[in-house]
Amino acid sequence: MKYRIVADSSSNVYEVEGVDYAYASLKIVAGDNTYVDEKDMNLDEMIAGLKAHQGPSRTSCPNISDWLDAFGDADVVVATTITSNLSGAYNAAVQAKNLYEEEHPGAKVYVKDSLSTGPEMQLQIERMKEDILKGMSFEEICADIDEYAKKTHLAFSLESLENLAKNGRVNPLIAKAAGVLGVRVVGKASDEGTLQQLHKCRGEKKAVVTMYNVMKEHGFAGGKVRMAHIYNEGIADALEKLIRADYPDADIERCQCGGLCTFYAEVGGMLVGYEG
Ligand code: X90
Repeated sequence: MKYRIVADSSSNVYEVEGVDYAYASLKIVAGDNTYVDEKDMNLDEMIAGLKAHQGPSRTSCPNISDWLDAFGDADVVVATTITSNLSGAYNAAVQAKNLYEEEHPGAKVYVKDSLSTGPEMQLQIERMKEDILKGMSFEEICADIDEYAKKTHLAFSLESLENLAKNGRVNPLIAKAAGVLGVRVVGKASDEGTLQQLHKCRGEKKAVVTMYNVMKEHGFAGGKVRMAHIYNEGIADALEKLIRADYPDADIERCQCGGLCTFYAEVGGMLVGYEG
């Protein structure tokens, strides 16, 4: 039995050691330039290209055939996608699952709507890996991931919501608040898988303390933390310091966002996935 974990590239996870893993890329399109969100993509080039580009830019999610490519020839696929409330990725993955199971009798595909993105998906991927290595069955993994997803959350701090607003992914009023110099919007992924603004903070220090409070309000008590930032080691350092003051041995990791999260969360932003 060949097991494979699959996610879309909004998870910022491009490789996983010790298990079979594949990702389906989202794309960022600005005029004639298309930036594919993939391992080792040139983020500086994309950021510069977007800055220089006059006119609208947009993103596109993996289509059915991209998902089928990612499923490969596995007997069992466990997949997680960016929230179905902001992207068509989940719907395409479900259609790919139906086709795949039809064409490969006996094969099983599970598609989880993360109702989130980035590092919360990363937590799910890590859990899927643990489940597979434990030797759990397809049905057991599905049930475990559904259960696990109930206790993971996503918080964010954003300096700009321009691309989110321009692409209709957030209320323009929220975006306006963040447009003010020095203001960070701190919020979370809502239960419906949309952006929920919780606070407007002046300055990064305040934003970090506020983020940590949001995490504690949602049950964080020393569990796993996965941070994904956009050229902002400082905000990651500051949050890690706060957490370690309470939980010196906490399991905290960080990474730089890939293409899709960089486009929407923008330079200076940070997403934090955590266990509640
Ligand atoms: O299908 C597509 O083209 C992709 C659309 C994605 C739109 C939203 C991406 C959000 C990225 C922003 C902050 C965290 C928000 C969490 C909400 C669930 C990151």
